[in-house]
Amino acid sequence: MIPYKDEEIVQLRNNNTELKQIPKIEEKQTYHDFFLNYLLPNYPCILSSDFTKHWQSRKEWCLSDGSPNFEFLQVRFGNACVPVANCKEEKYGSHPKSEMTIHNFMSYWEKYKQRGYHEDMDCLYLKDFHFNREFPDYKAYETPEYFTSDWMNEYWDKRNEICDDYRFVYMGPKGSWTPFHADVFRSFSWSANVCGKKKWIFFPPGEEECLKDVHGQLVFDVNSEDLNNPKKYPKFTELKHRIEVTQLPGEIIFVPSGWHHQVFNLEDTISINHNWLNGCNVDISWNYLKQGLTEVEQEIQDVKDAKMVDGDWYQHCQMMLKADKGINFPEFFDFMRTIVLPRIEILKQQTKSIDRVENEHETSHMDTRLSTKGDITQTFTTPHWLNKDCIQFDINRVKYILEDMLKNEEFANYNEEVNGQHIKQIEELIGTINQSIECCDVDM
Ligand SMILES: O=C(O)CCC(=O)C(=O)O
Ligand SMILES: [Fe+2]
Repeated sequence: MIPYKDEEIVQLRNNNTELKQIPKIEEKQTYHDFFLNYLLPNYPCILSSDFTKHWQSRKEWCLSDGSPNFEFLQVRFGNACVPVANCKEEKYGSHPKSEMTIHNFMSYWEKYKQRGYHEDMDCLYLKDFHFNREFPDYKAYETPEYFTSDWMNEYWDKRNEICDDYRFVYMGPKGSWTPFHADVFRSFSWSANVCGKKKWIFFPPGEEECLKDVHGQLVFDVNSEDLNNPKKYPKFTELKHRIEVTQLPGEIIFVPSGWHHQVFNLEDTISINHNWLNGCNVDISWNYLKQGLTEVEQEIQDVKDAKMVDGDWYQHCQMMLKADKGINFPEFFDFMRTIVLPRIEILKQQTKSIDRVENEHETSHMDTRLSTKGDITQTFTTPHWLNKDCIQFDINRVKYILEDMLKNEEFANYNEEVNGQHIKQIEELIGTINQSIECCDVDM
């Protein structure tokens, strides 16, 4: 039986501060084992280069000596315009970004390399390049099976009004780096080195408190001398856990939810990276959003006190939350609904077909439309992990979040302020879930 109750899952996560070294996985394991060993306990690991050896990008984007194939990248993808960070500068707690064509970036990179990464040149890092969106016909890689239960990209792919996703390519010269952070929405990430090596520095959840300054701002660089100044970083001496690992060419790292990290390219490096979340970490994201709302409210309390908002305080807070974290409560509810409805449909279909064809294994590989009723834009061949157990797990996890939403006073206040249907819709959705549980005779 897969654990799905919040308490059970939180319990599983508890021993991750005992981690001294990031395990490397050489052998393929089943989805179920990976789920129980890493996704649910929120435990980092590295998959061996065997997992990527068949990728087109590993064959075409690198030369035989393991360095990037500048010419191929320039000719094939040169016209794309990409965000580029300047790693030698800091602005508002991050590296300032500008835009460049891949063509110009490759010319720069080749020159920087030829000049031995000379300090009088900029160190530029091409990041957050939505490669798949830009080049949908070029199959650079295949998402490893363990990372395919991806609610975030499933949701954003379905929202026709917004063109966004969380699938990226990173390309950076030796010495480029990503400052200290935790990922968007406190999602998981996986990152595969197409070529090159990265050094990762990890801190288990909670340890980041020791890396905040007196104003609560995270340190920019965890190797900064400033940390030794107790007037600036009073909790630094309490830091207990710091885990470093080198990720080699072809290897894939799994970055758990809410683990802060900093990353250095030890060589010229190209990587592919997704952010995602699913039933294993959705509670972490939801809690993060609730915490975000509390912070927004504290920040603008003076506006409320000065009675500068009139009858739209809760809307204002939700608007600020969206600006700050990229999503707010009503949208998170829409996210949950978009994920759960097609799963309820699949469960019904699977139950029907089990009734029809007992003892035949057709259900695990059947072609299913993973979409809400009437929407047939997304057709998937159901991956084999999306079996009855996984569907039940997903539905249960959404139910947990919805029940917590119902208990949330802020959401109720917002709903009242906009004369909204949210609370009613949450109740209805929980009703639909309960019905499907009953009618499909689900073990919950
Ligand atoms: O590779 C990098 O520079 C950063 C990647 C990262 O932060 C992530 O995958 O979460
Ligand atoms: Fe990250």
